[in-house]
Amino acid sequence: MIQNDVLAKFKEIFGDEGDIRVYFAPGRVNLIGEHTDYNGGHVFPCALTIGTYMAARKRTDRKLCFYSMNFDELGVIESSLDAFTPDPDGLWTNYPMGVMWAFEGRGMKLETGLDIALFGNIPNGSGLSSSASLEVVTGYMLKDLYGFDVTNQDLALIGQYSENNYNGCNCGIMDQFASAMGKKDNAIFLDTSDLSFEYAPIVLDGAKIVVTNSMVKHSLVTSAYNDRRNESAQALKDLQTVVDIKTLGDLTDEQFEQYKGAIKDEVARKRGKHAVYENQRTIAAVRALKENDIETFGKLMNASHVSLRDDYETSCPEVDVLVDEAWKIPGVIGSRITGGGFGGCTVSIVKDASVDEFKEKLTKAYEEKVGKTPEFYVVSIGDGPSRLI
Ligand code: GAF
Repeated sequence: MIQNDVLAKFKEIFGDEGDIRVYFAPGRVNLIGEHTDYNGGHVFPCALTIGTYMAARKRTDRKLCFYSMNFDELGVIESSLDAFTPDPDGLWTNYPMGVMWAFEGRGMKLETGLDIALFGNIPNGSGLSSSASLEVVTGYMLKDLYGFDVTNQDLALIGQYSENNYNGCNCGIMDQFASAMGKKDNAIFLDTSDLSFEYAPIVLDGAKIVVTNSMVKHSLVTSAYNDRRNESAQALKDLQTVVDIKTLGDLTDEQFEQYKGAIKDEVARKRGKHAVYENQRTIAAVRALKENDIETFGKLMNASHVSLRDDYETSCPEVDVLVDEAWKIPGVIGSRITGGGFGGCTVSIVKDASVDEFKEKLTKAYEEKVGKTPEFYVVSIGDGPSRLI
């Protein structure tokens, strides 16, 4: 079991005395509702059974000592509770440090430092929210070890706050919310305008959720992401001159068509269109799922990809190959890019009988056209954070 390996590593690095606890928080895959979470729209992610495992023990001084089994070569990284300044080279410790800094900013002072060892089994850069899982597991560990009175929803907000303000990525709430609030075999239908949500059981009769890793991650992802955020904010600002709305999520497709002329810049108009239509698609997709109409759900996933590719421009040629090839296979109900984009993974719903064919055909086509071998994960939907040891 992974938690035992992490505990063993902790003891090897930091010694075995005292109260050592081990925690887990999941990554996520988003089924539909992409780039809507900072536009007041809906999202539909689910927590995975892969994520980040963290062993931790309080120290008696103010030192913070970190060890990641994913970066053995870096050894123990030392910092302190008096040194909350983000590492300029984006060291991974910026994520747990950012969460500690955010706790302190909310008046939850850490009186003593920590020894921490961790291991993450989410492929790096795959867009399955390894950073959100690291933020949430850190928050959950702090809550448990120091006895802070915070809910899992607070942990999501703290994670997002730290990512925005300590790590410089202006992300929305989806990833941290999916990790902190995950529920086995359920996706989360979240309205990001007020954080109201409901769990939706994912019972796919005779089909699987398959995540395909393109194994590419394009550079400048954070700045491209922040650009998209600014462009949709511009679309909203222009629309607010002609219609009384708080977010793009307040508009229907028809209203967007009626008012879109107010958006002066063509790029901002495309971004606005995606945000409005994607939100409506997400609402329609969840409705279809509730009616057991998985075919409609799949078609909406496909439309989501087209919109992300053409209007939001967060796909990339490699991922488009995976989606195009997937669409050609008869047992594929739907396939789209998932997550922030510019590389990363696709999510597909594939009939059981076609999963092998799906893997074979996509591997062959991707190797031929892109020169890389994709990886596949048949997904199980897991719970939110927990203490394991
Ligand atoms: C990234 C962000 F972190 C999320 O908040 C969300 O905007 C997503 O991209 C796109 O839907 O994962």
